[in-house]
Amino acid sequence: MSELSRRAFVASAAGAAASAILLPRRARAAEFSYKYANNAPVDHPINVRAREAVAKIKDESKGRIEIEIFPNNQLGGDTDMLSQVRTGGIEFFTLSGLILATLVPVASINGIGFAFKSYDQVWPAMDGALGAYVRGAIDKAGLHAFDKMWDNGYREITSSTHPINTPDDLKGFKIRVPVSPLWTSMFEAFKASPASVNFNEVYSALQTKVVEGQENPLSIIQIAKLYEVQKYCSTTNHMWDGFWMLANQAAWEKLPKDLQEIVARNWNAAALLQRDDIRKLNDGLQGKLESEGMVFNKPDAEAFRAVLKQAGFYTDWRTKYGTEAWSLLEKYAGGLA
Ligand code: X2X
Repeated sequence: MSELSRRAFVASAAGAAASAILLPRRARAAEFSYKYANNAPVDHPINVRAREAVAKIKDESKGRIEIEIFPNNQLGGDTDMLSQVRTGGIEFFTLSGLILATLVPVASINGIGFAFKSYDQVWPAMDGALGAYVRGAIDKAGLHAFDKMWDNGYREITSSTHPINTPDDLKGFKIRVPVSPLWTSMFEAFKASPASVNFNEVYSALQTKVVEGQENPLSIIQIAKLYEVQKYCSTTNHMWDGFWMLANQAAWEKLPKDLQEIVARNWNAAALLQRDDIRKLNDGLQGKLESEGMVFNKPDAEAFRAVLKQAGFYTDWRTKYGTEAWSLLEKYAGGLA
């Protein structure tokens, strides 16, 4: 080696070594770079706990797997994201079971109107045999569902025109519902006029008065600032809704067992923490929303349940889900149909 080329070689080797040291870790590609997308605002407990989980997953896997979060419908509405997780455009996605039912019909079963009386029935059901049954169906449809659901909450009806006190107040009521046959069927049973709209378009649909109202848990009404475009909140608690953490099946199976274990454990642990966050958040929310100008009323749920029963809502859905799934629901929620 000539003196010149030796010096050039030493210099470039040193340069390479220096840049290897100085390059931030991120710049070196992880073995697996996955995307997780959702419809929730960045401050929602889902995103707070997901950010923590992603950091732990990166750390425990020593950087072998990195997950980038796309919150707040950055990658499109729920319907779009559902296609993306199926094709592998995104690897992880949290979706309401009711919307997932456009692909896996039984996944809406937890949202049957007035089924679960309280969280004391919800979590044993979804962490137990009912949840296992639904996960089995999700798996057959080609998606992987993690064991622990994340909480969305009990849903309440908001409106810009009038409070909902009795089932009659729903007659002709123009209400946005998420894209899901169960939601449409339930509000049709009340003779309302439901419109299927993805969450990313809800605020503007309310603001422009394309619809009069919508229904969501208090945490979403607060965090997505729906109180700015809604006046009344009727605490109907008409259904419980939660999110499945889903993975694209091929992307999931590509992960070696040790990485699968790290990812599953952290997603499931984050879900449990997130449930607790929602529980604590709910406690103070009515007061907060009242101070934003919302007017609350508490309707008698029994009157609404009676209308659904009379309309044949429960027997119709029992037929659609089949007796096995329905009896698992009733095992936790008590007799319905
Ligand atoms: O779309 C909604 O209303 C929301 C945010 O509650 C769901 O994800 C089902």
